[in-house]
Amino acid sequence: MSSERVSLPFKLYCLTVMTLVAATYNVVVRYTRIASAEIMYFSTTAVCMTEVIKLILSIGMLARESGTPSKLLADIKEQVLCNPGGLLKLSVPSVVYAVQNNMAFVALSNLDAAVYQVIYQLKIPCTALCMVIMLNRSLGKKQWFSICTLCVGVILVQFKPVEATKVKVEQNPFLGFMAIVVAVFCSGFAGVYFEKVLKSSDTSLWVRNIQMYLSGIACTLMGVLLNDGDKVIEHGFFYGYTPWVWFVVFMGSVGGLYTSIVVKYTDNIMKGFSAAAAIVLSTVASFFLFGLHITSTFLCGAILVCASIYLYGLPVSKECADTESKQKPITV
Ligand code: NCC
Repeated sequence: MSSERVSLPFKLYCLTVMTLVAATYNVVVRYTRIASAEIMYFSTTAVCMTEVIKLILSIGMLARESGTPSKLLADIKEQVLCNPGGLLKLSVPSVVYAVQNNMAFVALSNLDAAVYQVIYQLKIPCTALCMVIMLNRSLGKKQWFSICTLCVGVILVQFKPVEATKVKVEQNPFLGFMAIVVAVFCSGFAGVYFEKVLKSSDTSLWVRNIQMYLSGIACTLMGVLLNDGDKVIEHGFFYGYTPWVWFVVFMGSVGGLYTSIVVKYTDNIMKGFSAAAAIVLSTVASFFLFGLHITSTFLCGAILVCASIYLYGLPVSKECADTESKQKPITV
């Protein structure tokens, strides 16, 4: 499975969908957190529901892979239910992702989505560091330099002088900032850990996802109980769920699944680079299609992003081929 090859257009498609979903997700989360001060849903329940939907969708994908219902049941029994070692291995990133996903809500409840996106780019060098430490990947000076350049480039590309949004709820920017810092470390560690487990065996991506989402549901339920237990008992699990909140849950699920596909067929560094390239390309496309005004900050950022990609030495296909051939069996 780890040596399975897919076409370059398919990789680009997955990277683009993942980036677009992520951008939409952050904006919609922010909208649902500031739209109304009266009936506010419990964010912990939304994180938990996202894990449930991802589990259901992953079982559906495994069913496609297995072919018949009896084979699906056998696969689930053998590889998930009777494999406590696998469940335990995947419980590590699921705990870390549970923290990260909850932190994203804390951050987006206290900071503007644009500010959040900019600060969140710190995850690019953080992920690279985790890859070096955990996957024994070595990066040369040129590659480190290009990763830092990319980080600065993306920050400039996304930078908009933000006017403080008038919101009806109380905000704590410092808390929001601290939540992003925690999320950055969680994203780097959990992403690389998941990649390591996934690529160290031939186990299907969907089996790995099912293992992770099962413990993900348990962890996020703990989050609901610890943080909002009393209120959930009083008002109900789905208190304040508007169609927008369901949209958040849906986008969170689709985004998570695309992230897993992207990590399977490329790697976590590629994920960062491609997201950056997609942001630049979508802005350039908006310039031609919708006459979007391009600022000088954007231009500087776009040049830095392109230069960093060139410097890092991607073409996509070469990088992915290297990634696949360098993957030795690693035990976690
Ligand atoms: O931060 P990021 O990803 O690294 O977070 C990874 C998200 O993917 C989910 N995941 C990961 C592996 C896996 N096998 N299954 C999964 O469901 C994790 O639960 C976690 O939610 C990014 O690189 O910027 C990206 O950002 C997130 C999201 O925007 C941020 O975490 C903050 O809001 C994107 N997630 C969504 O759009 C839902 C992700 O696609 C890309």
